[in-house]
Parts: sequence; structure tokens; C-alpha cells
Amino acid sequence: MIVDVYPKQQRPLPNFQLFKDVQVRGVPRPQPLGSYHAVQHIGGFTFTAPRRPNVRAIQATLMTVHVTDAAGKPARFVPWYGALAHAIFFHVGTLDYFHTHVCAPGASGCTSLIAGARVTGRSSAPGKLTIGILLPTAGTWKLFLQSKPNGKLVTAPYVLKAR
Ligand SMILES: [Cu+2]
Repeated sequence: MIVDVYPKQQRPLPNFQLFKDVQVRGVPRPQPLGSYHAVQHIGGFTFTAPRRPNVRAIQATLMTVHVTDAAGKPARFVPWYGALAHAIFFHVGTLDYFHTHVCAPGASGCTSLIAGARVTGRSSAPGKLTIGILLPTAGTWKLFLQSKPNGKLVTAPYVLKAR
């Protein structure tokens, strides 16, 4: 369970988490992590990401994903909770968490900061999401990229190895 909240303030906020353990009954059924797929067809849209993303811990990286509709036209992203896309990362094993946004030009709240590095996610054209990736540690991360292309909520999963 994640509760993701931010204080209302003007300055960008460093990525941080507060933890508390929760007891859950029952036997967990592990799901396979999956692997990285550059091209994915989800909800009637095609998500095309780099063939080999190059991600390193504590280093700002931009990853551009192109989204087209069933007719092959660039999708129009409808703002959702203040951003054109939400990129939510979980570190496999430790469940470290990183959450960043892709914003329309001129919008605020899309800059991430870790250890002096910073990166900003932008969308400068229809169908194009440039995610600012800034992960705190190396290892395997699962990214859920959530957006509303043409008004429909779609989540695209990616498995990323950060060196
Ligand atoms: Cu978000």
C-alpha cells in the first residue's frame, strides 16, 4: 500500500519515503516480474520506448516513449492529477520507490532531485513523453508509466536495470 502525498509548497521536493510495516493475512502468490519490452500494445495504444534504455543510479537520464493510437496517430495526453504522465518506480527486493512526472511545457512540479542531480520530464509534442529518470540505487526497477492518452487511463510496465 502506498500513500503518496506532498506538502503544498513552491520549491521542488527531494524524493523521500516514510515506512511502516503492515500485517497481511494469507499466503502470497508471487507474480513474475516480466522483462523489458520496448514496444507494447496496451488498451488500444502502442507504446514505443528505447530499444536499450541506459539507466544509471544517481544519474539523470531522459527516456522518451512515443504513444500512438490504433490508427497510428500520436495520442493526445489528457492531464491527470496535474501531469501528463506519472512514472512510478519500485526497486525489486527493497521496494525503494521513486515517483516522477511528465509535464506540459511551462508546468511545474516535474523536477526530481537526488544528491545534487536533477531532471525534468516533459512532453513537447503529441504522443511524446520524455520521462526524467533519477533513481537512487542500482539494481532492477519496475516502472509503471501511467497516462491518459486520448482520455483513457493506461498503465505501461517496464523492467529497467540501473547500473
Ligand atoms: Cu504522479
